[in-house]
Amino acid sequence: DLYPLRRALLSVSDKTGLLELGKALADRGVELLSTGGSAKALRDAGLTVRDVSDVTGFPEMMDGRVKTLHPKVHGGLLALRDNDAHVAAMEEHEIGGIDLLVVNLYPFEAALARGAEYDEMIENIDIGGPAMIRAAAKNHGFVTTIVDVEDYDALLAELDANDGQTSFGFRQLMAQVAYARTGAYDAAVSNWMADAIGEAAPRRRSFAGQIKQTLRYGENPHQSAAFYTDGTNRPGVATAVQHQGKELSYNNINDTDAAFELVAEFDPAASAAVAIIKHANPCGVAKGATLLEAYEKAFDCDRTSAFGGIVALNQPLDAETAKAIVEIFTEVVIAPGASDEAKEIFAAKKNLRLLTTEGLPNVLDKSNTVRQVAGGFLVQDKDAGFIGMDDLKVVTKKAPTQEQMEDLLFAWKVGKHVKSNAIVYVKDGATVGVGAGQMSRVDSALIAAKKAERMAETIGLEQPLTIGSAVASDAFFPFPDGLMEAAAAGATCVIQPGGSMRDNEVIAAADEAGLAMVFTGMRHFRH
Ligand code: 93A
Repeated sequence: DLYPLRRALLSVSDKTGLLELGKALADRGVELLSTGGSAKALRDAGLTVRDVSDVTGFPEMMDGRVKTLHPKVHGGLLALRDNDAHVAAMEEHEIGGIDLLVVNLYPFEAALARGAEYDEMIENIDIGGPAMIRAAAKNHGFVTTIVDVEDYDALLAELDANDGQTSFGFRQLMAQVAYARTGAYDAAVSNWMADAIGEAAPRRRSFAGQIKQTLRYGENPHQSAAFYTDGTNRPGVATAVQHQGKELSYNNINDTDAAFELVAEFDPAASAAVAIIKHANPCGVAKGATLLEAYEKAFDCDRTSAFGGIVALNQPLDAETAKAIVEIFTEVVIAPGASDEAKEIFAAKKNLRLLTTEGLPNVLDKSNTVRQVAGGFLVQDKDAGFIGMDDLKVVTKKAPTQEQMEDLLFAWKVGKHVKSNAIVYVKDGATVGVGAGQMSRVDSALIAAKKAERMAETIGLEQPLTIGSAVASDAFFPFPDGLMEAAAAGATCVIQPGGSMRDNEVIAAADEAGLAMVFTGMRHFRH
């Protein structure tokens, strides 16, 4: 299964490592073919290169759109070397075999990341490159395909281990990588177009990503895992800069994402906001006049759970907040920036990871969320549902006060980011009890209240902060029982979607308990 490497075609946009590779191949007696810019770079470095235009007998034309799309190239990549008819065709048409293809594509994803104009994006769609990659990879029985600068060393090691030849196993491995690349590339093109089309784009998307990082393990140590980027370059955990601390784990990335998406609900121009996350659920979220105040209020919701948590901020991390955060063990902090002083304070905590981004995620952004199920994918728009004061319908005799309204909306926003069934108690712009992920809404209401009671004991309060709180339910109360638990915990106003068959019973129970209740007409399941 070893096959010798006599001729190579090198055509790369990213010229990193090209000269070293070209030289190493030439040293091993490999003939080099190359396209315009790549050929020039190799030649400038003193290497002997043959131009592809010389092979094809055609100049590169139409601004380079047509340079390698020719039977002399594709025949050389696709011909089966052990097939008499293929070999005869090669002889008849003077097609030389190409045993190694090294291509990296026009930088479409990089153009997307810098927000290039439509026409520039179009010019960055590589046609000849993917065509060659797919041809060479198909013919991996004989041809080696390299699409990633990272694999240059492995190629040279393979040649050295096999006396200038490559093994079938290696060629197959590289072919598999090659198709992952062309697949991800076209997915990026299609998704960019879908975004450009907007609402009218049909639901026929392709999903693929580029590997960003192999993770040490998945949710558990016996699961292998990797982190992929989708090429959109949106602000968030995939594009954040890590300033210190060890590598993020699978769970860290998942929780950091949950934290940052949640805190992005709160406009940084209006107030500071902090979210503390454990197992993808918030254990404390608060607004404040300063980040420090918001952090302290968030921390006081559930100090027990906050230990080892992930903290997200909606404003750049400052020194005061940094000092408060390092007082307990925290896994990750993510913020749209950090002051030098804050970075210095964190530097003393070697295990704490600090991530900064160029801004906050756009909560109204309609990108997709994808979840895998056995044999398929579930795809939906991100939950960009937004409820403002004007969308609320008061359904009880009592109407919430302005202050209550604000807490209700705050609770509603947090509830959107809590696993269903979600019950969230809020007081003075801070969560005071969060019930998450229960199969019964009654249990979520109860658990949140119990936690608030425990917190009151821990901090030494006379009564739990749920007394006089606003409560949000992510979906309607099907019966009055869940609502009654919230009332028993001391909630005085309620926000929920409404729409239950028994809304009348639930409203009557609320009136009887003296609660003020508003309906949103929208629910926020999250699973
Ligand atoms: O414009 S193309 O789609 N048409 C082609 O025939 C073609 N052949 C190679 N782009 C094509 N390429 C791409 O050119 C390669 O994928 C590579 O990214 C780039 C290398 O060009 P140069 O060597 O001139 O820098």
